[in-house]
Amino acid sequence: MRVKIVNKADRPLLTNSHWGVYQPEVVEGRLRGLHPFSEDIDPSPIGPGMVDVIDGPTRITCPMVRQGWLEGRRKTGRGDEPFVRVSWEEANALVAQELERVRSDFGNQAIFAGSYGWASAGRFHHAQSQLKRFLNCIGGFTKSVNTYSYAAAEVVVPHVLGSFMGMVSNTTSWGSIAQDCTLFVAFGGVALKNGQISPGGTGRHILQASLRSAKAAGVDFVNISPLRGDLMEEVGADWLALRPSSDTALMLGLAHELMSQNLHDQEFLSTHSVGFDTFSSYLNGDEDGIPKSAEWAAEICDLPVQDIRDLARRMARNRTMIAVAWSLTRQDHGEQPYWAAITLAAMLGQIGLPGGGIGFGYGAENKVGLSMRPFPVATMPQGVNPVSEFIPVARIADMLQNPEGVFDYNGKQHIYPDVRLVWWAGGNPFHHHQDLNNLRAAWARPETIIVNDWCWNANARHADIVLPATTTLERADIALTPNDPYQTVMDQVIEPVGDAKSDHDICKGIAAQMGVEEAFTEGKSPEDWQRWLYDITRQSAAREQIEMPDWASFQETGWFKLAEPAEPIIMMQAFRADPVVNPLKTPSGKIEIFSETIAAFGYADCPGHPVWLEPLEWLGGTVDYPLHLVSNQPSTKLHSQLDHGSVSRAAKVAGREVLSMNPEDAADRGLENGQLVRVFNGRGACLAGLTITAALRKGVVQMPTGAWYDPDGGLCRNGNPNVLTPDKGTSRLAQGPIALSCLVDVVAWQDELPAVRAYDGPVIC
Ligand SMILES: Nc1nc2c(c(=O)[nH]1)N[C@H]1C(S)=C(S)[C@@H](COP(=O)(O)OP(=O)(O)OC[C@H]3O[C@@H](n4cnc5c(=O)[nH]c(N)nc54)[C@H](O)[C@@H]3O)O[C@H]1N2
Ligand SMILES: Nc1nc2c(c(=O)[nH]1)N[C@H]1C(S)=C(S)[C@@H](COP(=O)(O)OP(=O)(O)OC[C@H]3O[C@@H](n4cnc5c(=O)[nH]c(N)nc54)[C@H](O)[C@@H]3O)O[C@H]1N2
Ligand SMILES: [Mo]
Repeated sequence: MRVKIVNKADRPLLTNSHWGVYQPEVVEGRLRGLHPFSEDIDPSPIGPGMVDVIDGPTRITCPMVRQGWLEGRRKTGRGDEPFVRVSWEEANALVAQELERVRSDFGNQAIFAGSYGWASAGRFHHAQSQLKRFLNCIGGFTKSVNTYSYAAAEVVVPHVLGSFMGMVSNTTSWGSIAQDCTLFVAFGGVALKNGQISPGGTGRHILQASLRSAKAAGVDFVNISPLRGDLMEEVGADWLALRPSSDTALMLGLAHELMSQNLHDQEFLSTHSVGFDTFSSYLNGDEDGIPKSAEWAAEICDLPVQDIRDLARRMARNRTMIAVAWSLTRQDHGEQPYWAAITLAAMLGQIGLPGGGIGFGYGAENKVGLSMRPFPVATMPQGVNPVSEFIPVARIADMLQNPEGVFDYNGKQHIYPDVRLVWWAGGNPFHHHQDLNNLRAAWARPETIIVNDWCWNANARHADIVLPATTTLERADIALTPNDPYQTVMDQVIEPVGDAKSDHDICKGIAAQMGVEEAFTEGKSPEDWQRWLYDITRQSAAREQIEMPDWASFQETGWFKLAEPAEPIIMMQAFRADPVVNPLKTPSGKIEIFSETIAAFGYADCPGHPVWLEPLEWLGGTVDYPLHLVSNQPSTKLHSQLDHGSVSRAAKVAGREVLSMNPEDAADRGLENGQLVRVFNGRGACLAGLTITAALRKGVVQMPTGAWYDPDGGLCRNGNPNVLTPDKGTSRLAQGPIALSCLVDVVAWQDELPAVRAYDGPVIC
């Protein structure tokens, strides 16, 4: 059924996205522009990338089934074969039949719907919530836990500080930094490009203004990163271009220097932490005979020893904020830099003081460091999943390749289920996973793969049944964001393109086929649900003295701004003030520099206190490939979203993703600016357009993620760096992804230029 679009005559149309709020311009039923929101002081250029692709040739306009799958060739041909159009009735019947077959023959754990990914903003139309709610109505599914963003921290930090997400949402706010911090030491920088993004939406991008105010207030910045651009030039940061994946060694060297100069805060350590003695014995090298001194660290990080000594003393002299980027967790042994950074901050004794202590991910997203405390925003209820099987999210290929195999996770052993059916909605594993050529091989294992998406990216192209989803602009929703003061409606501004349906309606259709429609919808329409979510949120906000308008006024004005508190947020302030009355949720109630719990797990790759462990691939080891690849977040898009749009494509070089390289490395290889190159290692290769710049350390190359995977054998023609990255867990503790510990080499591309096929869509017959 088509929804009639109500013209919001009295106010401009509004939409919200992970990259911010925009005012859509619609002419004769077509989207013509997305204009900056009047309240946004630094709108992101990412949004307008949507305009040309919303109804362009990459759009999926009707349900499709892979031809070979229909003909019974289930496990061969994925990603290569043509698709056949089917009606919604046929698609619903096929999906229902497959679900029925798999659950009755193998059990619900044979359905994997971990379905990780960012999907879109909007409280109700959250693709994964809709999918999981539906599958819970038919007996559940195997899920995934943790994220690709910071899995290592999600698992280790709760052992050390009692909570990780609670810390991130209560990060010491930028206001407190400007007021009281004097030295901001940023491991992994504070990249402006990342501040464009905030999950669920944002009304005002404040990162740039916050950095400027801090600078104007006299804060000094240190950028510890292989990339100079990780801190904006204006703040005049000192740049310590360490060897990638060596941050833990640097932190240990700093800790050793503090200790040997007696600059550590013994009083704070005794009242607020446990285990410093064991750690200091490790620093001294009591057992292994290796003091983790500044000299030792200088060697590993390839930094001047004096810089490390000076930094330690500066940190002790100043009101110091230690900021650690989330990227540090996406490395081999990614638990260690977080644990070591917390330990270093505890030694400085400034945790819980205004402008000092530690912060996780300033600059990862606009929401980190905002002045609002989070309030409980309602989420779509997913029901109860009777299946207990799960995987740590980045173990997907492992799971598919080792059914019934054993894996470790956070102190326990578990068994991989034997998965027969995979269903993805709102994520793109062919973007986010590592070693994509291996993922492609793993993808040949299940009998059926279902994907809901709106565009023909690699994930849709590697599916058997493709269900076309609407974009946010084709359905009404609300964006409620816990830290952001701006709350907005998300208007439906155009009719659904082709036969696309919202994920809710997709699931509803299949639920009807399987006799669980009533359980799935509870008789509520999408608007009823949105009102319900809004009202619950409004009630819980009221309990925290936060006033929200009623539904009708919200719809009428389209947005409102919550009052921001006068007092800045200071992370762990109450704990600092009284650790007995306000203990952490750790076994000791204190910061666990040594964790008996983790030590008892007996993991050599994550022992009981922070340690330096050599990463799988880095420039300090026995090197197979001479360049370290940093595949970080892209500036022109969110992951793979809108890679096909005009904004992302305008930034490509030689029609491919950009690879940045230091001039000396380029000269060594006889490479020139703008040239097409082949980036390769033992796992695969991709093409890239070369940019030569001194803004990154020699020996390091950088390629943003997000180019749509375009395989030609082991080569990605379009420049997706995940054909190169290793697929291994951070450790037996967290099993997080380690995309940023990766070595490669680069040569000129000499052969005939292969055309990019990523944006062509499959053959449809
Ligand atoms: N090498 C390397 N790899 C990385 C990283 C890295 O730093 N380096 N970073 C990792 C990180 S931190 C993350 S979070 C992941 C991100 O990985 P993902 O979150 O999987 O990436 P996205 O491209 O955002 O995928 C979202 C998908 O949802 C689709 N979509 C959008 N709206 C809707 C909707 O309403 N309905 C449906 N059905 N689909 C929708 C989009 O078209 C897109 O295909 O990548 C990880 N991968
Ligand atoms: N524009 C845009 N913004 C985004 C996203 C996006 O796709 N596009 N994705 C969002 C998501 S899902 C997430 S999780 C966050 C991630 O936020 P981050 O993890 O902070 O983002 P990255 O850009 O991957 O990494 C930050 C910087 O870490 C540096 N780095 C890499 N390796 C090392 C190392 O070994 N040591 C040190 N010291 N530095 C290193 C890199 O130079 C990189 O620029 O970003 C969010 N913001
Ligand atoms: Mo992420």
